Amino acid sequence: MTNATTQLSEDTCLHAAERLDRDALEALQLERLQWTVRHAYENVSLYREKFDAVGVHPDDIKTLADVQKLPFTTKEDLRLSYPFGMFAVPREDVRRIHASSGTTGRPTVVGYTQGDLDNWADLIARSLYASGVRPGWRVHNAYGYGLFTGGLGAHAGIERLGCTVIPMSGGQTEKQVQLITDFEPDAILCTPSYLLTIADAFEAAGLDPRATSLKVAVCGAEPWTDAMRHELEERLSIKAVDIYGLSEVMGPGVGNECVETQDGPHIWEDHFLPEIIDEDLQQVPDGEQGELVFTTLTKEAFPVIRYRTRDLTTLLPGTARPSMRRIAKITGRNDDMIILRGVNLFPTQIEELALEQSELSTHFVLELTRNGKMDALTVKIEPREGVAETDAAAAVKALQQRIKTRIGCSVGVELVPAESLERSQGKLKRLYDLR
Ligand code: DLL
Repeated sequence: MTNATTQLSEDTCLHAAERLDRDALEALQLERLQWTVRHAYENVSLYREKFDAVGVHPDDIKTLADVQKLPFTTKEDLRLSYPFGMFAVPREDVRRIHASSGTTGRPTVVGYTQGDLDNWADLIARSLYASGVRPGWRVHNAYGYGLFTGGLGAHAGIERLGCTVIPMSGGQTEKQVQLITDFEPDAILCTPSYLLTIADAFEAAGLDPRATSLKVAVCGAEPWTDAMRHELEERLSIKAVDIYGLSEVMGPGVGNECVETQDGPHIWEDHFLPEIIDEDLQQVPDGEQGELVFTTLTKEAFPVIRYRTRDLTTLLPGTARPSMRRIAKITGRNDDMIILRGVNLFPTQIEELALEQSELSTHFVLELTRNGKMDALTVKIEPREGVAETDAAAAVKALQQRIKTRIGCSVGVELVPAESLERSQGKLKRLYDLR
């Protein structure tokens, strides 16, 4: 199949696919789905075995709904095929490899052909344009370079859009402050938690984070709330826009929010077919919450069929790009859900409530411990700078009460000294399970 690496059109910078009507988009999706399923079946033994086991053949895919006949793919399948067992092209056609860190066990390894890299750059360019970034801008890229898809993935798309990339990578926070001050970038790309770390570092250096040249931040790679968006926009005087993606499906740029609506990432549906499934692994209608599943539609080196992301969200109708559906801001992953004495809760719910308390900072961690047979959760949180101790103590009590009434469970909330918690350098670790 030929790759559709069409350039952004000059008049509006919108890709032709962003202007297709829904019927034309679905026709394109079906054609690409049929190609992908055949490509995976013919070139990846794991897919052939899984399809044969449930008696489904590429010829059975006659409509988009037929995707439901196909078996799911999990991270475990990728681990078992470590390192290259799920690559669908000859090794000499693989131009690049990335890998996810994998907190436990082996990392998962993904590969890209030249065509895949071209599509990826196009999709990042499309994502940045949707974020409000414009050709000619200087873009400070503070996503980590290396095996992580964030840095190099974003890098190629920044260039593709016609911007100047500053390939800073993550970490070295004082240097980030210096380069943002000296190079005067228009946009920054990094995780939302790392942008907070950078804002703190500006203040620590006696500089006003609102006075930088930055206009837009394109933030993703971890769950974050609208409360956090508001915090970042206020503190840095910018627009903060949500970029979504995962290495198994491509990397950053699977979907992106539009700056004019800021209402959740549009999925770039000409390249990825999304579904939401319930706990019984059945597809649910748009608007219902569940686990997000993706089938890639154009990937050559590493096609994925019904990949279970573990991310929990809802599919919503398109707005700023009417034919492409959106996902609601991701509340969390079903593997970072805390079940506390029967109540399900996500770190993002605590984030939302903590940020309502102006005496408390955005820096907090969650510690899970076990008291005999009972699990206990403690929120350790720093006060905001300059807040009197008595006010901070009252805010802690108020937060505890709020968590009880709004989430429905009793947790401990403990004030810890300012600057005592570890700062994010990329993806933030919020939850410490000490059980
Ligand atoms: O984090 C790719 C990426 C890089 C996305 C830079 C955006 C920006 P992984 O390391 O494979 O890839 O982690 C993917 O991170 O399944 C989600 O749980 C989470 N995630 C990514 N973007 C968002 C987001 C990259 N915008 C996993 N909101 C995903 C919430 C996100 N969670």
